[in-house]
Amino acid sequence: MDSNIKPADSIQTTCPYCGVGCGVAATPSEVTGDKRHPANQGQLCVKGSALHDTLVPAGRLLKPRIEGEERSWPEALAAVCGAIRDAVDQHGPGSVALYLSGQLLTEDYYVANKLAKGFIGTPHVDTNSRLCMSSAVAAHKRAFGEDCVPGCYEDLELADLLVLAGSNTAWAHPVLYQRMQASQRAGRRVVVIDPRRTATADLADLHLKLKPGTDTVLFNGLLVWLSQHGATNPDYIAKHCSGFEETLACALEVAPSVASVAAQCDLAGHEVEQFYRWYADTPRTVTTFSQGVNQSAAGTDNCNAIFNCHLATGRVGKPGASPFSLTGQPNAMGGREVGGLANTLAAHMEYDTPGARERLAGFWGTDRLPEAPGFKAVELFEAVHRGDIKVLWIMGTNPAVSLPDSARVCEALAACPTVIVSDCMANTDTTAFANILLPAAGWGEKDGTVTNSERCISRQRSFLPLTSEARPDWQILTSVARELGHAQAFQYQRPADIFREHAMLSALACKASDGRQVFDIGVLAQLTDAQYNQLEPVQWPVSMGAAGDVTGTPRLFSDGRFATDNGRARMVPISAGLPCQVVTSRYPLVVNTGRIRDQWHSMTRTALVSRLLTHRQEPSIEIHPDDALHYGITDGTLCQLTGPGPEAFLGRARLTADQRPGEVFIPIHWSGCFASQSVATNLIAAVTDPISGQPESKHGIASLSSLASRWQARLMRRESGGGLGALAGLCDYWCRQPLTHSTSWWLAGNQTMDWGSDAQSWLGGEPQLIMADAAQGRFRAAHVVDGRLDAVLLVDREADLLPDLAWLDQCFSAERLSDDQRQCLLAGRSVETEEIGALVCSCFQVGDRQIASAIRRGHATLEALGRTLKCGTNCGSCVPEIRELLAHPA
Ligand SMILES: Nc1nc2c(c(=O)[nH]1)N[C@H]1C(S)=C(S)[C@@H](COP(=O)(O)OP(=O)(O)OC[C@H]3O[C@@H](n4cnc5c(=O)[nH]c(N)nc54)[C@H](O)[C@@H]3O)O[C@H]1N2
Ligand SMILES: Nc1nc2c(c(=O)[nH]1)N[C@H]1C(S)=C(S)[C@@H](COP(=O)(O)OP(=O)(O)OC[C@H]3O[C@@H](n4cnc5c(=O)[nH]c(N)nc54)[C@H](O)[C@@H]3O)O[C@H]1N2
Ligand code: SF4
Ligand SMILES: [Mo]
Repeated sequence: MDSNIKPADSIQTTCPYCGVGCGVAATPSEVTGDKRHPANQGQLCVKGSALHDTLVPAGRLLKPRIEGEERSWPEALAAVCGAIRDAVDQHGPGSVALYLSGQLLTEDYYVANKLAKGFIGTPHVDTNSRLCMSSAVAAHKRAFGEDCVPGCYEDLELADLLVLAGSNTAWAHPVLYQRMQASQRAGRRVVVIDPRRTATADLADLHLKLKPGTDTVLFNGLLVWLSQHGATNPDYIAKHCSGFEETLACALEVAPSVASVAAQCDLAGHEVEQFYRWYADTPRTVTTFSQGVNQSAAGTDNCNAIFNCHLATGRVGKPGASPFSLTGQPNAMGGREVGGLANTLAAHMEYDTPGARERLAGFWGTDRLPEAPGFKAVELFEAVHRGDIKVLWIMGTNPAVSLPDSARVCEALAACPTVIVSDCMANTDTTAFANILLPAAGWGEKDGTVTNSERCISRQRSFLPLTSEARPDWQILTSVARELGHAQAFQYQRPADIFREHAMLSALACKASDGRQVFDIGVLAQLTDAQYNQLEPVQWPVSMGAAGDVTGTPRLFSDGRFATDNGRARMVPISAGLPCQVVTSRYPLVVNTGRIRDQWHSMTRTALVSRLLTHRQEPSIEIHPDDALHYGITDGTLCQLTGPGPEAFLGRARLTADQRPGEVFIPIHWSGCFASQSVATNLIAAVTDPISGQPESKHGIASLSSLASRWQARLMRRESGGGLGALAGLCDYWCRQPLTHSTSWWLAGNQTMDWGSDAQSWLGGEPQLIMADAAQGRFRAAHVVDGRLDAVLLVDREADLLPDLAWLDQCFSAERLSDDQRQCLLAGRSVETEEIGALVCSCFQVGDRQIASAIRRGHATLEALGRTLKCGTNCGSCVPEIRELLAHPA
């Protein structure tokens, strides 16, 4: 539907995916962009616009379970509390740990932190934000004295030079990317810093395809250049910064000249100089950064190297001039506010903030606060592995897939005496290890607040009844706290009660710092329930306007006063820290991992929408054609990446000169629920940044080989729930794809099979249609019930000899298979419809071959293609790829 029309009776809420934090007008059957929300002004990306299609019962966890058996809530709560009590009694509070998520709401997060630190008395509360934002957090604190993003989204539009470092904004923060694109005007320049050419590079005037892990060299070199060309701001440095001399001296050692930078970063000297000149000449510069910068053993240094240049030029917190950390998850920022990270207390108070522990203990009314910080995520799971943690409660995250060295994490989970998992979904790689499973309410059912990348607090509002016995996370936590005997401190009846307490605590923390602390939403402690319900998006710190209205703050530190003790920002000397996982002759390839456009993390929600699995259907290995030639593989070859760890990664080769030779890129999304062996974190060692504890997730190492297979097959079944069962053992590779009318598996294997006699077990019924051509290695069989297709198995030597997937899925929608369909199913690939090619536009299911043919027919602009094929006209997430096809027509 037209995105400008707001459906009747819709509720204004916030998208639960990325940190852009788009406003959504939602009903149970449709979602549109909220035109009034400042983050997106009506836009939604492809994931956001498919949200209503994720509101399905499929796969939901409906009731609590203990050791796999469904139980009542009272029984489950008793089991949780019993395990916590026993662990605390026998091994002390430090034997209990919570592992939380940037996808929880602020209210959930606040209660979890209060229960753990305040009342169980364990410091071991960490979150998946450790894998995501912790380097940026640490760097903000080092430079500015507090974890604050100084700028706002508008700055990305006002900037005359936009530097995107380690951020594939086009795919990971699509609506923000569209804002950047829309604000294009004469003279505005964009520099993308990424070892791969991504969809984001479509916007770039200059793409620095640097050697991975050399960002600190590039930014140290920039500082040197600025200083040597009189482009620093000496007045600002003198008044507002400390550490300039040492920082510059260090930079001079690391990156003395453009030539040295170019050599170390594997760039051309003129490219480096171009970037430096533009930076020097452009007062309105914004440097936006994300995981290519954070997920590094030098992640904190990477961020500080960026901040150093902004401080040296006085470009912090000014319109169009600021560093800007893009947060990943919808509420990574809210989690940081409440103290979800193990090294912080609450409300931006640190363990070493003078008087903070006492203040917090007084506020919460407890004497159990731990004395010192707890384990960071990777250390935490190591402690679980050692047996030091007896009860681990995981909430809103899937660590079996997302933590580095997944095999070891799974060992730890298997060995932990009590694993409690709160999730909306029944089957994930992590819920498989749960002793106690608690059904959590999902998006649409939950109510609370989130804070996006620009510090904007928005309401997530419920518009659906709870599914079965699912409960909101804050409520589950509150019930546990009460049952543990802390009813007095956990009297919450509704999220607003929690939010007011959180707001009050922020004011207390701010006051105690003599106003130095920036994070302060104290005025929101006065909100009535009705005002909380109607709360409009507002950026913290929040103050009360003259008319008694709530006023937010778009920019921080604009006057050069920072949150440090002396009010000065700290420049930090950065000596180059190169990646810890270093290629060897045995593991000669660098493994870069990251996101694809249409999937969210471990796919528990986005894979519910079949059209989101069409852009990329299978795990892939993106590789430079020269490397492919060296390894003797072609586009589409099933390959295996093997690293030092026990598990390999299987995926189909995608040949692309977007990659640098010697480096491959793999997606992080496929879990054990969707593929036999395609968990990216198996190739990532548990190496972390010594300051932030963030893993080096962008730099694994591996060797590559093609996966020997005698046969490749596609199996499709009408029923959706079931798995392959014992048949999986016959395959060397499988990958599952839920479709609209069926479920499909890619299969491959090297074993000799007797398809004729086994067909019945694959199909789950007797085959009625069979075609076998042993000489060609071809076999087809279908199970048909009352003329309707129920299952089909298609075997061939090569995957690309099999019929088109969309066509096959359509066969399942027919009440009766037509004669043509029967013939095509048996014959092979002949399909009467136009081949769409690789899917580009998910919303309208338009592929690259269709687009290429339309361009040949004269529809050679974005607008013309939109008119004839509709591609790119809904959410716009595919526009960078369409532009690429227009620029380089096939
Ligand atoms: N579609 C989609 N969007 C998402 C998510 C999702 O799962 N799916 N997840 C959300 C979350 S939680 C996050 S944290 C964000 C992440 O958003 P991004 O950080 O933008 O996404 P990534 O793909 O993880 O990595 C970004 C880029 O870093 C580059 N990179 C790798 N090594 C280096 C290096 O050494 N230097 C530099 N400069 N770059 C390097 C990679 O090539 C990659 O293109 O996305 C959010 N948005
Ligand atoms: N190699 C490599 N590893 C990475 C990364 C990378 O780039 N490379 N990126 C890292 C980053 S930045 C991130 S953020 C992580 C993400 O990794 P995870 O957090 O592990 O990924 P998700 O699949 O989002 O897991 C969220 C889980 O919470 C459930 N859930 C959803 N909503 C709710 C709710 O309201 N309540 C509860 N209780 N559960 C809910 C979902 O069903 C799902 O099981 O991965 C990290 N790991
Ligand atoms: S950009 Fe997309 S995923 Fe991110 S908040 Fe907006 S609609 Fe959701
Ligand atoms: Mo993230």
